[in-house]
Amino acid sequence: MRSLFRQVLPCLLFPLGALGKEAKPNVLFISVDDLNNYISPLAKHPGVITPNFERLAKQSVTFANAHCAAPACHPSRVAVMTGVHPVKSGIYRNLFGAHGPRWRHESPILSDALVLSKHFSNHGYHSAGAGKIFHTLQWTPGDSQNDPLAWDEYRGDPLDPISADWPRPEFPNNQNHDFKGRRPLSNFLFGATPLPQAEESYGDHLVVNWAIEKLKTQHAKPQFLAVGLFRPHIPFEVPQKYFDLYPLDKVKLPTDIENDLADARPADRVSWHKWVTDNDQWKPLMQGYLASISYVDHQLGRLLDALETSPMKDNTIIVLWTDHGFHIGEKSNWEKFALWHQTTNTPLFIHAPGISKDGVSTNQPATLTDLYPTLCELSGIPIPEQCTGTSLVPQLKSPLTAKSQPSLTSFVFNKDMKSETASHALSDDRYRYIKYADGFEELYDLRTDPHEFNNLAAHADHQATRERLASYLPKSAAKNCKVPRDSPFTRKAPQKTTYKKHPNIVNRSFGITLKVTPDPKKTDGVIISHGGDHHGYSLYMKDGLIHFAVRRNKELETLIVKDYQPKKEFTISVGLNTRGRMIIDVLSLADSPFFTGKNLGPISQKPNEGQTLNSDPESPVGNYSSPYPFAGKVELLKFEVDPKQKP
Ligand SMILES: [Ca+2]
Ligand SMILES: [Ca+2]
Repeated sequence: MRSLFRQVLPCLLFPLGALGKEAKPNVLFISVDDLNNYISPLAKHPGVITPNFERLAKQSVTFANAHCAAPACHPSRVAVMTGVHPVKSGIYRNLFGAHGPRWRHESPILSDALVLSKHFSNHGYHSAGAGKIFHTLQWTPGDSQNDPLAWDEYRGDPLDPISADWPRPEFPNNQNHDFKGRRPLSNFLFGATPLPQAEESYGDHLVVNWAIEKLKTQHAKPQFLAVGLFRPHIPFEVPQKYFDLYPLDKVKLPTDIENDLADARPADRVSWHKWVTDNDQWKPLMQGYLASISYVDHQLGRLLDALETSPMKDNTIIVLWTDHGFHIGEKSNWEKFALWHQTTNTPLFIHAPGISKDGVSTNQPATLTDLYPTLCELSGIPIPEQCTGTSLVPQLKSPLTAKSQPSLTSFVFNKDMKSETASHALSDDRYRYIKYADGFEELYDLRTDPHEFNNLAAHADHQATRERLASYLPKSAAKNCKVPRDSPFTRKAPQKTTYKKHPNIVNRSFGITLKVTPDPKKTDGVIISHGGDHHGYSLYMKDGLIHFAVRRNKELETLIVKDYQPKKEFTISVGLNTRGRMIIDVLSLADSPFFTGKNLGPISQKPNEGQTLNSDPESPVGNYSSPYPFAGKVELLKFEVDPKQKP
């Protein structure tokens, strides 16, 4: 009965205001990555320059108390695009190494789930997407959870939608040079550096260009247009002019108190905070994040400009959401992966022509799983049975209308991976309540304590509030999903050669012979690597050219085979000879070029990471971002060391 009711009710409600009189409304669906509540309409941080978010706030209802369903890219995005909450699907965490909609195999209940864009296509819409909608990263080419079949059209390669388009600055030497301890992540990805390349070449700019073209055009069908922007996600690399908006001496750190964590459960990123504070990087990283926010504000402005002169101007729903909040050191945490308000509170704006009370902000709690049923109701199409959220149309019409349920965000922390138990957080219009897997509780009164400093969970005066919110905890929650190795959407893992049997290369010359068949469409990637950013070697292709890199005591030397861009099978030998001179010999070329590099001396310490084919999974040996996978085929024919040399 409930199922039928949910299918039919939206149709009975239709027509809704102005939407009923005309054709179905278009949907401009804007997703921003890792953007938090620092933006000026939400004003969690002083002096943030985001005029276009203010402009959007004037044209829409601001859901100031909206929360992601899970505080990480992959689970949050799957929850938005399927409408299914992690407590039902079991997708709580980022799972890497996919090439296609592997979430259908990660979570059996999602095997036939209707993706939002597909559902709109099935009801007369043309669905088109660009950039990061499902999870992918700038530095993991081809690692994508997008479902190409869920779209009528996608910009570029739907299974590699962003990585090709983001330039990076040149970096000197090793990222740990001049720093105490090891910087989190590899290759300066956790960093803030102005990007000197022309702004017009960046992924977000190109994605917005694509959307502007769509907005200029008159379409026969209503449009579901999804625009996925990647900044302010790390690395904080945007043009200098956005850094100039926030001079370092004026950058303010988050409001903080001593021993804030004494009454709270620390998140998983305390070691990152130690690196930041040990190396005096808090202000530069804050500057980079704020610069990246103003950069994405500029891209939003370009979209809003285009919509204002578009034939779609008066008949387009706008929804802007971000996949979770973000920490710049609040509670000694960085990025996400926690359950505080700072981590889960996401900017959410919705404009529905003729319906939304534009310019008004509501503090009624919303969960991003509410978006799917909201957009269905606004567009007069049925809400699929899979949806777990509730429509926000009552709050759009009258923003003070009470939401019957608190928001719900769920996550499985690293420290709870053994028990595989989820922790949960709930918000009503005033309080934040967290119940961790180990039973620990936190309760904050955000009206009097917006920074979540004072945990009231054990306070005698607040037991009624604690119990009321706890009554909304899920009675049962799905088990945490793991990577389904047998899914056809699991990327080919790097072939590991056995380290134990691998000859010792320390202080010895060695030679490696390989047969390599590149994928002609995507030639770049690591062919063989051994070690990381301290010691090791790597043979890889970049910009279609063969590179051989050797690292000794962090110093990198790279030899490049110029003027040869192999697209077909080739056989190659590389090595360090007895004096430690680098050698590349392309055996399959008729004139068999033989390249030698500087006399480096042998590798003097055992590399930390083992030898792998097809990928460099951890810290990179060469000048690329790990894992830098190679799409072609690699066969290891021979590995030789000089047996006379003592390691
Ligand atoms: Ca994200
Ligand atoms: Ca505290």
